[in-house]
Amino acid sequence: RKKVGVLISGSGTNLQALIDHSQDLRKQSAAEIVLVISNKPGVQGLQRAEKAGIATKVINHKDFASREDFDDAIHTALTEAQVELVCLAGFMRILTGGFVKKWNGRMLNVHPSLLPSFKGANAHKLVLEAGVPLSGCSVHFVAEEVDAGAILVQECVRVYPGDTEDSLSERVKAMEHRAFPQAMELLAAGKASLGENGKIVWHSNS
Ligand code: 3YE
Repeated sequence: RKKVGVLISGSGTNLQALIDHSQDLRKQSAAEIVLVISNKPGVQGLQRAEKAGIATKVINHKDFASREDFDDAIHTALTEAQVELVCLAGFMRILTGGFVKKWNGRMLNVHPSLLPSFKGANAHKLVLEAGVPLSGCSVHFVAEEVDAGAILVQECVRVYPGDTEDSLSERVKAMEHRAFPQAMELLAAGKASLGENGKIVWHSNS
C-alpha cells in the first residue's frame, strides 16, 4: 500500500473521511495513512489520528523564521515516515514553490468550490455573493499557484435561496468526504496521475 501523510490545521473531518476509507477492510484501499501533521497544536484532528492508531506530529509554523524552514521541517517529517503521497485536509498554509516541486504529482488538496471558480480562503462567501445556483468541491493536485493545479475529482451541490456560509459549507463538506477518499484512492492505486504537461492522465490498466 502507498504510504500517505495528511496535513491538517483544524477539526479534521476530511482527515476522518480519509482514515475511514483507508481503514475499511472491505474497501481494500491502496492507501495507508502513516502520519498526520498539524501546524496548529491541540486541534481535534490530532485526536482523531491518535484514536485511529496513526502517528502524529505538530509542526507549528510560528516556531520557524521563514516559510522555507517550516516547509523543510514538514518535508523531513514526511520523508522520515517514508510518505509517498500527501493529502492537505483543511491545511491552511500556502506552501513554497520548493516544497510543491518536491511533491509534484504526489500531493492533493481539497477546495470547497467548483474550481477554477472561487479560489482562495473564503470560497463559500464568494459563491453566495456571486449568486450561482451550484457549488461543490474540487480535489486537485497542488501546484505552486494556490488552487490552480489539475483537478482530479469534483462533486457538486445545489445552492439554495437563504443559504448561509455555514449551511452551504455543511452541504459541500458532505461531498468533500466522498470526493477526497475517492481521489486519494485513484492516485494510490495508480489509476490516475499528473502528466508532464500538468494535466490528469488516466491509466485504465492498473
Ligand atoms: N499551497 C500552494 N498551492 C496550493 N496550500 C494549500 C493549497 C495550496 C497550497 O494549491 N502553493 C489561506 C491559504 C489558503 C492563507 O492565506 N493562509 C495563510 C495562513 C493563514 C492561517 O494560518 O490561518 C498563509 O499565509 O499561508 C492548502 C489550502 C490553502 C488555503
